[in-house]
Amino acid sequence: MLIEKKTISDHNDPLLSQHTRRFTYASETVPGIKGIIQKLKDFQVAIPSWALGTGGTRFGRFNGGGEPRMLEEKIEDVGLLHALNASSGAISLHIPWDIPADAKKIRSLAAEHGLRFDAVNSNTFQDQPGQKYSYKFGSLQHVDKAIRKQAIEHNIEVIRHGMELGSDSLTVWLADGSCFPGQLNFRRAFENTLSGLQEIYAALPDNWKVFVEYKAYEPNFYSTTVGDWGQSYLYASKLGSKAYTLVDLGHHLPNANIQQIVALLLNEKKLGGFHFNDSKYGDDDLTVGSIDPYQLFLIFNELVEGMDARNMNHATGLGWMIDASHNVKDPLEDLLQSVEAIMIAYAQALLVDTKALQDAQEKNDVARAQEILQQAYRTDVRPIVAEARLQNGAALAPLQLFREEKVRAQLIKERGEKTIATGL
Ligand code: AFD
Ligand code: MN
Ligand code: MN
Repeated sequence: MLIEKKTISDHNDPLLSQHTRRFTYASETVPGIKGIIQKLKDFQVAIPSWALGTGGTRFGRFNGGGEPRMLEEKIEDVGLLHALNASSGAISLHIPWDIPADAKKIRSLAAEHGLRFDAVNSNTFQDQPGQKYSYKFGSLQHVDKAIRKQAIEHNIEVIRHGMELGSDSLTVWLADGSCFPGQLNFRRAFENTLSGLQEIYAALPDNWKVFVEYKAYEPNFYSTTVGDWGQSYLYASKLGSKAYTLVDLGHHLPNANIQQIVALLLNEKKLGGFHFNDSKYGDDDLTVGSIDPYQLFLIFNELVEGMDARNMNHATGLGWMIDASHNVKDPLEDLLQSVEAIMIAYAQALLVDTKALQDAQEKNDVARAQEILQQAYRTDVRPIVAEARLQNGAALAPLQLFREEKVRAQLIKERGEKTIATGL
């Protein structure tokens, strides 16, 4: 283990005494703090295997050293994150990048680190070596039935890999679409995609879910066949009760009101889960909460209100996953920051006085409604998030400890400089 369990739980002063002072203040001022801490302790975010290395952009990749070279090392890296923050208890794999040589071994390695397998992700946006047909003009939408069939079979193979690992959900993100007017018949593309998704849906085990992920643009720049929440909702509704929409925060047109989308999908019982990241312009895949933390809080406010209205378990009712890509930060540091940002936004949302907010809304007292929301958002919940980590046996300050223990230098020593994580 790169950092001994003892080191993680050996909280030295002055950090601990500072935390104790801050948490004592929070305990005296935050109502229902015990319940909030329990919810934070239960809340787990799945780490995407592809975010453990430098993803780069289409203009190049500047990978750092010590990045995971195979699936075992990816699991070890997520295990380290989870040991540090006790909130990264799952890994989401991407097939074929992460096909295990021995599923049983991989499953027990993950269990050693306290990790489960979250959704498995299919890949029909790239041509793999030796692949018979190309996805250049799409996959499930394709005009050629043989290519559609190949994409369907790939997704069914992904489900099989997921079953061997104990996963219970498939995320389908289709890069399908068109780059120019006239290239695609939108109706036929929709119908082809729907029938392909229906065949994949039919192959789902009873206890599985399929998440239909939408994205406004990229890699297609004129139309995307699953391009917005409405289209994803349409597919998911036509497929059946095991199909849901998946909201990736970076997949909206600028200024979209994501919190409203989330509220409506949750209300329709068709919100499957999230890919958390942040963005300034497009699908920038930046660190969660690094650009617009208030939007993240407002999204969590809708989630908490909507899940409570339906008595859903916050931790297990939806799929919670990060989907980010790094180019200038250490991937593990970025992921520690992302998980912290999610826990902070969730804790702030748990502080919202929903009764008072509803009362202000019913009285059209707009200023008071804003005060109630911002009162929660402006509360420094970091001591509460840190206390939940302590009670889970994790680090008081994960990022600081990661640096103090020179983890990246250890990984470089072990794995070499300029390693490239598979599949990115
Ligand atoms: C890319 C896509 C999408 C997908 C992810 C993993 O934009 O977010 O979920 O790759 O396949 O980020
Ligand atoms: Mn995504
Ligand atoms: Mn994306």
